[in-house]
Amino acid sequence: MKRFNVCFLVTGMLLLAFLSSCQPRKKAIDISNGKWTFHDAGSDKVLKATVPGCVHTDLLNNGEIPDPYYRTNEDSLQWIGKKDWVYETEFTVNPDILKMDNVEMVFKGLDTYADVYLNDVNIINTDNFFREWRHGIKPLLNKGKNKLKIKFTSPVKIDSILAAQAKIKLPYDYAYTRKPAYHFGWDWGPVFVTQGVWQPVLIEGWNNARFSNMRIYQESLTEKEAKIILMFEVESDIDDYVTISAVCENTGEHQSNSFYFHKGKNKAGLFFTIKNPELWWPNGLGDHPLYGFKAEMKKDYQTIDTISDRTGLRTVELVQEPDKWGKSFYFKVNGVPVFMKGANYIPMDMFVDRPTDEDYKRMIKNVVDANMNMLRVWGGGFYEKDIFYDLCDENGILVWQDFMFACDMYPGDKHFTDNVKKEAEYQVKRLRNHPSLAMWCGNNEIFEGWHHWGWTKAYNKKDSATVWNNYLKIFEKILPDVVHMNDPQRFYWPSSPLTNWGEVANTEGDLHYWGVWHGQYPFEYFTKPEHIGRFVSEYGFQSLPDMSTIKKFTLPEDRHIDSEVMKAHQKHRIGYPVIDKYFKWYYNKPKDFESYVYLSQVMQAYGIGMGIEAHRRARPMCMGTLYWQLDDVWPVASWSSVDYYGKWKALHYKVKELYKPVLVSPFEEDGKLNVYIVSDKKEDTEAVLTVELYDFNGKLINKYGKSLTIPANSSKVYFTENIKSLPNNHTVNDLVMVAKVITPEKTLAENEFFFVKPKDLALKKPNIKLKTEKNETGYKLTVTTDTFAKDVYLSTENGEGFFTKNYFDIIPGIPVVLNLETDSTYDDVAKVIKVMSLVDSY
Ligand code: BMA
Repeated sequence: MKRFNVCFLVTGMLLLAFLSSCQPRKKAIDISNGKWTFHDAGSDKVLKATVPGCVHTDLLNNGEIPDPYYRTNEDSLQWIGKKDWVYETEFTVNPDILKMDNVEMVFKGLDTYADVYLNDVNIINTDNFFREWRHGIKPLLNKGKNKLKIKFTSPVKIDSILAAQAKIKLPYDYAYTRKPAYHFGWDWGPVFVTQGVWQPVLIEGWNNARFSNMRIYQESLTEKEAKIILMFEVESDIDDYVTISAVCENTGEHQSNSFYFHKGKNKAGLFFTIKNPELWWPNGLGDHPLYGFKAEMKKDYQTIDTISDRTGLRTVELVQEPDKWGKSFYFKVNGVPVFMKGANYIPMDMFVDRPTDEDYKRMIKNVVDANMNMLRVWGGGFYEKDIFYDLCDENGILVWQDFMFACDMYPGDKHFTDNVKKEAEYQVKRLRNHPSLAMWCGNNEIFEGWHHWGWTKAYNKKDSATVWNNYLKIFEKILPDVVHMNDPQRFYWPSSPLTNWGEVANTEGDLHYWGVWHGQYPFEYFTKPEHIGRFVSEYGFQSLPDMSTIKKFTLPEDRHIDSEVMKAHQKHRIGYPVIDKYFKWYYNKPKDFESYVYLSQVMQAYGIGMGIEAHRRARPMCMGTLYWQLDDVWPVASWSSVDYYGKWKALHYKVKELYKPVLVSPFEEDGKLNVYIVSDKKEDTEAVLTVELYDFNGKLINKYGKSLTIPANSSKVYFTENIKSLPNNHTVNDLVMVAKVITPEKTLAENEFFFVKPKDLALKKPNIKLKTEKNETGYKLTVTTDTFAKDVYLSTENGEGFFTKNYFDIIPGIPVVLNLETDSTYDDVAKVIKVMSLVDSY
C-alpha cells in the first residue's frame, strides 16, 4: 500500500513536470535590471545608467554633477533638462519567450518624449509620462543579442517650440507636456526637468490569450453580504473557448466558467458572495481588512495566464445636498459621515525614482501617527506608484486623487486630448481596485485661476472662449466620461476648488483658504465662519526645515536668511518677508538664525493649529480639513509639516494632537471662553472634562470638572465663562488654562488657552531639567521646569533620533514624559540633547 502510494506520487510529479514544461503560460522578463548606459545625444561619452531612474540621478551616480540640492547648485544644472539624452541596453530573450506567438515590450513609464528603437527599428514614440506603452516586437527579436535604444528629447525644447507655434498663448509653457508639472519649478520646488526610464521595462510573451485587467467590482454591500463581480479584460489572438477560474483568498470561495473569446479585446465576469463581510474603515474608525482574489485562465487544461489583486469592502459617497448653510460637501463611509483630517501630498522627491519602499512606509507612518484619514494627491505631481496606494489601503488613508493638471490652461487639439483620454483610462483602471481611493478630481486650481487670477486679461473675447472651451472639453467631458465608464462608483469633482477664498461666504464645494499667507491676513481669519467653508482642501503657512536639514545643504556662512543659499531654498516670491510680517504680529524678533528657524516652526504650528481647531469645531457645517502640505520634494522653506529628510516640524507634532478622534478646543467668542469638545467617533464617549487655570509658577488658580457623555460625530460647547471673570483678578499674561478630556484609562484630548498673544506672555527663563532612563526604543525622558516653559524644543546634533513629543509646554510641578527613539547609545544622553524654549529665541 505504502509502495503504491509512493509510486503514484512519483508518477504524478513526473506528469505534472511534463505538463508544466509544455504549458504556454504567459512569461515576462524585466530588462530594467540589465546593463544600461546613457549619453548626451551630442556626445560620445557613455556612462553607466540605472533603470528605473532619471538622467539627473544617473549623472550624480557617475560623479558628473554635484548634489543638485546642495547650496545653489540648482542654477548650474539647468543644462541637463535642455539637452537630449540617449539610453541603451542589450538583452537576450530566453527561447521560451521567443517561441511564443505574442511577444510585447512594455514600458511602465517613460519620461517623457522618447523615440524607442529595437534593433534599429523605431517601435514607439512617446509623449506622456503618465501612460504605459506596449508594443508587439516578435518579428524584430533576435535569438542572440538585442539592442534597445531610447532617444529622449528635451521637454524644455519641445515646450518652447509648441508654445511658439500655438495660436493662443497659455499661462505657462509646461501645459503642452504630459509630465509632472512640478519638474518645471513650483513655489516650494526647484526646476529640474528630468528625462529617463522612470518605471520598469518588461518583455511579455503569451499564447492564445492574456489578462489585461481585473476589476474587483463591488456590486452591493450590506452587513450580511457583499456581492462582488470580478470583471476581466482579456486580449485574445484566437477565436475559441477559454476557462477562467478564480478564488477569494479570504473565504476560499471558488468560481469558474468557460468563455468564448474572439480575436482582440474581450470581457468576462465571475460572481462572488462574501457572507458577513468585514468592512474596511478609515484610520481611527475601525480596521482595514483586505480581500484578495486570484484568477487563472486555462486553455486545454493548461494555465495560460494568472492575475491577482485585492480590495477592501466599503462604500464611499460624497454627499452634496442642500442644507441650511448652502450645500453639503462631505464623505460618507459605510453610511457614516466622516470628517476628513489630512494633508495635501506632493511627490517625495524631484527625482521620482529616488524614494524607496522604505521611504514610502516611513511617510505613510507619519500620516497614520498624526491621526490622519485622508491625503490629497495634488495635481501638479504624478499618479503615485502602486506602493503608495497599497500602503493607504493597509492603513485606512483615503485618497482624494487629482488628475495631473495644475494651475495652467491646457491645449484642446485632438492629439493632446486623445493623449489625455488614454492617460486617464490607464490610471483609472490601474487604481480603481484600491479601497483607499475616495474620489477623482479634475485638476488643481484651474477653475479658480481662470476666474480669479486675471488670466483672462491676456485674451480677446474669441481666444478667451477657445481657451475656456478647451478647459470644458477636458474637465467637464473627457475626464468625467472616463471615470463614469471605468469607475462609475467613484465621484468626479471637476476642480479643486470651485470656490475662491476672496469670496464673502463659501457655502458649497471645497475651499482653498489662502487669506492667511497669500492674502497676508492674521491667523484669526481662519476662525471666521465665512472663511471656514464646507471642506477646506487647502490652507497653509510656511516654516523653515529642521536645523539638521539646513546643515545638510549649507555651509556655516550660508546660515542666515539673506544668504544666496537660503534665498535659493525659498521659492516663494516674498516668503521670508511674509514670515517676518507674522512674527511682528505674534512673536518677538528672533535673535539669530537658529532662533528664526525654530520660531518659524512654532508660529506655523500656532497658526495652522488655529485653522484645524476652527474647522473641526465647525462640524457638521465643515466636514474636512486638509492642510497644505505634508511633505517636501527637496530641503526648502515651505508649508510642509515634515521636511525632506523626514524631520517632523512643530506643526506635525501639533497635528498629531489636534487630529485625535476627540478634540478639546477652548475658544474665545463674544467675550466668552467656550470650551468645545469635538468627537469624530462613531459611538458616544463617557469622559470627564477638566479645565484648570495655572499661573506661570505652577500655582493652580481655578479648577473645574464635569462628567459627560460626548455624542458620536459631534461638536458642542461644554464649558462657558465670561472671559474677564476667569482670571479672578489675576494678571492675564502669566496664566495658562489647560483643558482635558479624560477617562479612567487615558487622556483623550488636551489643549491650552492663553489670554494674550505669545509675544505678550510674561515668560521667564526656565531651568529645564531632563531625567533620562534607557528603554527598549532608546531613552525615556522626564522633563521638568521651575517656571512655565513654552514651546520646548529638544534636538540632538545632526538630528539623530526621534522625539515622540516636541515643541511642548511645561507647567512647574507637572512633568512631561516622552521617548527619544534612537539606535545610538549614549553615556549621558542628557548631555547630547539640546533644549530650547520660546524665551531663548528672543
Ligand atoms: C496651493 C497649491 C500649490 C501651491 C500652494 C502654496 O494653492 O495648489 O499650487 O504650492 O498653494 O502656494
